Amino acid sequence: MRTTVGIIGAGPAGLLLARLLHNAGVDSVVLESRDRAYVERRQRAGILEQGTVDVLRAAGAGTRMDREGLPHDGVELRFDRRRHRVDLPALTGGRAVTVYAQTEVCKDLIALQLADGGPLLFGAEALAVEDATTDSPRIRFRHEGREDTLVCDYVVGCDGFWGVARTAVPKDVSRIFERGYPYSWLGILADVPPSHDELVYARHDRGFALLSMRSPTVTRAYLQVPEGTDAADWSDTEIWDELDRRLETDDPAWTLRRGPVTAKSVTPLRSHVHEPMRHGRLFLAGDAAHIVPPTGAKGLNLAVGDVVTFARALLRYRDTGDPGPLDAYSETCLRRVWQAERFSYAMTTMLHRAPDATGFDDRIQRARLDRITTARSAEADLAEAYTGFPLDPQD
Ligand code: RFL
Ligand code: PHB
Repeated sequence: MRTTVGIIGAGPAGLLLARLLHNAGVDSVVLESRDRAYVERRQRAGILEQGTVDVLRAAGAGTRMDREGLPHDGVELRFDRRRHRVDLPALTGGRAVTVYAQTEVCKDLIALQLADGGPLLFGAEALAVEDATTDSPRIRFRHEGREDTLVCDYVVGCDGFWGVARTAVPKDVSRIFERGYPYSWLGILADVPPSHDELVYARHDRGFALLSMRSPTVTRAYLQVPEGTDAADWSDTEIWDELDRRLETDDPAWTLRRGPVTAKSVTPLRSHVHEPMRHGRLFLAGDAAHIVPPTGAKGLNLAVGDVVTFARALLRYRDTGDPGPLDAYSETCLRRVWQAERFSYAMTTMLHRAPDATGFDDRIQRARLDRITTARSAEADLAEAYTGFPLDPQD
C-alpha cells in the first residue's frame, strides 16, 4: 500500500489531520489499532479552546458541535469556602471555551472520513516505523491477522502516549522531560444535570475536585485520589459525599445535585515531553509527543495545534516549495507545548494536595489563589492560558 501521509492513530490528532489533508487534496491512510466503538466511547477531554472550535468549524466538522456544544464564558475557582468566577471574555478580549466531549469530536470526524475521506482502517496496529530518514518512510502494521507495509512520503505518529511512533526516534536523538505527580483522578459520569452552569475547580484540604459536564443532563466530575486507587473501591455515595465536602462554600445558594453514576475510572497524572517532535520524515503529534496533567484542559487542544501546524507546513511546501515551516515543525510546536506544560503544572500544583504537603506548601497555594482573585493581571494570565495560546505567536 502507498500514500502521501501515513497517519498512525485515530484519536483527535490523527482524525483531524486526515480531514485537513483531505480538504486540501492530499491523500492519507489512517491506521488505528482499536475498533470504532472503542475509539468513539473512550471518555476523555471535555473542553475545547476557542482556536480548536474555529479549526473544527473551518474543517467542516463543526455542525453538531455548533448545535450541541455548550459555550462557556467563565470558570469558577473554589477555595476556603469562597467562590470566585473568572470571566474569560472580559479578561482575554472576547475569547471563551466550549464544552463538547472528545468522544463527540471523534464521532464527527470518523463519520466524515468514512463518508468521503481516505482509508481509515480500524483494527490495524502499527508495529514499527522504518526508514524515517529516507524519502520513503514506511509503517509496518498488522490488519486482520496479516502483516502489511504502508509506504509513505511522510509519517505522522498520532498514536498517543503508548504508541510505537516515538520509538523510531533513535535514543541518542530523543530527549525526554517528565514529571510524575503523587496522585490520580477518579472521574465519573452521572445522569444528573450539572450543579452549576460553569466548571468549578476546587482546592480543598482533603484534595482537588472538579465539577464539569457533558450536556445539560449529564454531569462529569473528578476527585483527586491517591496513586494506585482502584475505582471499584469508591461507592457512588462515597464519591458524592466527597464531592460535597470538597466543594463546600458559604454561599447558601449552592447545592450539589446527585444522580446515578454511569461510569467510573482512574487516571494517573503526568507531564511528559519528547523532543524533538520530528525525525526525518516522521512527525509526532498530540499525546505521542507530550502529555499534560488534565487540570489545564490542554491535551486535546495541543493535539489540534500540532496537526494544524503540520498540515499548514506541508501545504506550504507543496504549493511554494518552501520547506521552512516543515523544517521548523518541532520548534514551532514545542513553543506552544511548553506554555501548556507550564500552565498545566501551575494549575495542578496550585489545586492538588500532595501527600507530603507542608504548611509552607499550603500557604503558597492560598497565596497563588489570592493573587489570581485579587490582581487582574494574574487573573488575565490564567484566562489567556485557559482559553488557549495562539497557534502562531504572530496570530
Ligand atoms: P489519543 O486520543 O490517545 O489517540 C491515539 C490513538 O492511537 C491509537 N494507537 C495506535 N493505532 C495504531 N497502531 C498503534 N501501534 C497504536 N497505538 C495507539 C490509540 O488506540 C488511539 O486511538 O491521542 P491524541 O489524538 O494525541 O489526542 C490526545 C487527547 O486524547 C488527550 O490529550 C486528551 O484526552 C487529554 N485530556 C484533555 N484534553 C483537553 O484538551 N481538554 C480536557 O478537558 C481534557 N481532559 C484529558 C482530559 C485526558 C484525560 N485522560 C483520561 C487522560 C481528562 C482526562 C481524564
Ligand atoms: C472534562 O470535562 O472532562 C474536563 C474538563 C476540564 C478539565 C479536565 C477535564 O480541566
